[in-house]
Parts: sequence; C-alpha cells; structure tokens
Amino acid sequence: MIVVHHLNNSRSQRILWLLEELGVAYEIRRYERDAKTMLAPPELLQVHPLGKSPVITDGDITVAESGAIVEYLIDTYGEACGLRPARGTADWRRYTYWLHFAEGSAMPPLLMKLIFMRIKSTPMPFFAKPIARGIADKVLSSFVDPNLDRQTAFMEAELAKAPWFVGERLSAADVQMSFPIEAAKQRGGLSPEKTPRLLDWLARAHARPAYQRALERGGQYDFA
Ligand SMILES: N[C@@H](CCC(=O)N[C@@H](CS)C(=O)NCC(=O)O)C(=O)O
Repeated sequence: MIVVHHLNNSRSQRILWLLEELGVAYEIRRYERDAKTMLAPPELLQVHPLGKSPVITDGDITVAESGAIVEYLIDTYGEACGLRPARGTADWRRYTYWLHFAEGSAMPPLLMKLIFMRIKSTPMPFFAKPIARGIADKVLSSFVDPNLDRQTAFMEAELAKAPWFVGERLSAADVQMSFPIEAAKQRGGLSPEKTPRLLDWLARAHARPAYQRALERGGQYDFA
C-alpha cells in the first residue's frame, strides 16, 4: 500500500490529486505544520532525512521530491493512464519541461516572495523595522517581483497554445504545476485582467472530480 506522508497546506496535496486521477489505493499519514514557524514536525525526519513533504513510501521504497514521486507513480502504476505522453515525442518534451519547471523555476521566486513578505510583517524592535522593511522592499522590487511577472506572463502565453500545459488533455505535468499556480494566486500574482488563462486553468483543475476527492481526503488546504 502506498503511504503519502502528508503535511497540511502543502505540496503533498498534488500527490493526493495524482493518486486520485490514477485511481490507485493509498493511505495518508498526517503531519501538522508548527503554527508559528510553519515548519514540518520532526517526525517527518524519520521518513526522509530532509523532513519535508511530500514523501511517499511504497512497501520498502521511499520516494521524496514531488517531481520524482510523480515519475515513480506514473512509472509504477500509470503507464496506461494517459497522464504522460509517449517518450521521444514533442509532447513528451513539453511534459518534461513543465514537470521540472514547477519546482526548478516557478517555486524559488514564489518562496522568496513569501519569505520577504513575512519579514515585512514580523514583529521586531521598532528601530529594526525600517531597515528590515527597506531590505525586503528592495529585494522584492528589484529581483522577486520582476521574475514573478516574467514567469507568470510566460505561463499565461503558453496556455494560449492549448488548454493544458502539454496539450489537449490533462497530464501529470499539470498536476505538478498546480502548486506554483495556486501559490501565485495566493500571493496576489494572478488577476482576470492579466492572467485569464491561468485562472481558467485553475478553475478547470479544481473542478475535476479527482481534485475534489483529494481535497476531501487531504484536509486543510488553503490554496484551493
Ligand atoms: N522541492 C520539494 C520541496 C519540498 C518542500 O519544501 N515541502 C514543504 C511543504 S510545501 C515542506 O515540507 N515544508 C516544511 C519544512 O520545510 O519544514 C518538493 O517538491 O518535494
């Protein structure tokens, strides 16, 4: 039996979505973020040395890192599911690109945005506040926001070519892309004026019965 080591409000939600799309049986082992630090609890370190989520165990196999988990699940349970294009095709190259883009390019500036926004609102001695805010604003305006704007515009333009990131039908790369797009929306990066296609993509993803089943099983997920 596959066990998903699932942290509330986290990337592991998309692994539940993939498993629901695949129709594969799985169990969820729950871990709660520390309310103050938002970090994962130390018990996750017993599953994988980095103590992050998602991690899955499948018998004596442990797989960490969302993209590697997606590949493992499709290799092992989903060859015939139609969620990954045939190897060597143009669609497969697009699939590989988006699968890696999600964590390799999309998430780093989104994480920086979260961290620098938090720095601005973190309680600190009054004399340190203007300095911390000044540094945060500078990093956001000179590096983070321009990168986010560029990558959001790029994703929006790509969705003009086809309804899903790889083509006419949902692929596991869309599942992997769900977290950065949800995070971009949560961090104020999407709007009907600038990113109608990304918002439409999100609405279609969220409307899928498998996505809804994953939400029911996963519990608290503020990104949906
Ligand atoms: N690139 C990794 C990122 C894993 C990651 O950072 N997970 C976050 C949840 S969204 C986490 O476990 N955070 C809690 C912590 O760092 O303690 C992946 O996609 O699996």
